[in-house]
Amino acid sequence: MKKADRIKKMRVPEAAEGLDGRLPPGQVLTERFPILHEGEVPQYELSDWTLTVDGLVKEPKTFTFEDIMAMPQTTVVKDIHCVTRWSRFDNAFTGVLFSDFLKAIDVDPEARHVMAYGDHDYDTNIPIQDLMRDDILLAHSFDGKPLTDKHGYPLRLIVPHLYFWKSVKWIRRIEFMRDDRPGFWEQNGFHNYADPFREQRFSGEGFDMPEDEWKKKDYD
Ligand SMILES: Nc1nc2c(c(=O)[nH]1)N[C@H]1C(S)=C(S)[C@@H](COP(=O)(O)O)O[C@H]1N2
Ligand SMILES: [Mo]
Repeated sequence: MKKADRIKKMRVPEAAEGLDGRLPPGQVLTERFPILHEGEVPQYELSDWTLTVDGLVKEPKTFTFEDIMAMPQTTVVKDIHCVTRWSRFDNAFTGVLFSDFLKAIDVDPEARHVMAYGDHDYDTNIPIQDLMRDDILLAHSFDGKPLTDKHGYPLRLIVPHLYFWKSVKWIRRIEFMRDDRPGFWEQNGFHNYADPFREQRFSGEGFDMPEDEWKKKDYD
């Protein structure tokens, strides 16, 4: 069964109380940090890892991990929300604000969207306007320590205001685009924009539950 169809069949958790609107509808709080991705966990020698920026830019550029570390560093503490219904509060990620990273790039004013690519063969689309918020990071650390391999070492995107599948792990390429285009999950039954507070989980209709994927989680 397709992942989107499986998640549609999950039982909807009871509404949580006393969380002051902090927990989006249909989500359950977790204190551990689940691991979710498609395929194998890639492993890198830092010297082999690069991040390429291309598409609607004046000139494509490739950054090393050292280049990223030489940029201004910021820590954000944010809640994250996975479409499989877990949310985790107060996650401290450190890295380079996307808006600071953009200072190194001459983006064509016609560009409106990016496709963010991660290993292995994962991509997701995000409007540039969303990436300019003050909580969007290219993160290398969680809780003051380098990301573990499974959580995206050496660098991942953090887009806390959208479902967590937009937060590409093992990020390798950022393509600037004029027109929007669906990424991996967006082509596979999931919502194009993915706002958890508007419960934008799926691209289609229908929302009947049972089964619960959020109980079978993996952690490191
Ligand atoms: N490269 C890559 N990034 C990815 C994924 C993936 O399969 N590949 N899965 C996404 C999904 S669906 C989620 S919920 C989060 C999970 O991040 P975590 O394992 O650190 O909790 O990573 C996102 N980033
Ligand atoms: Mo996910």
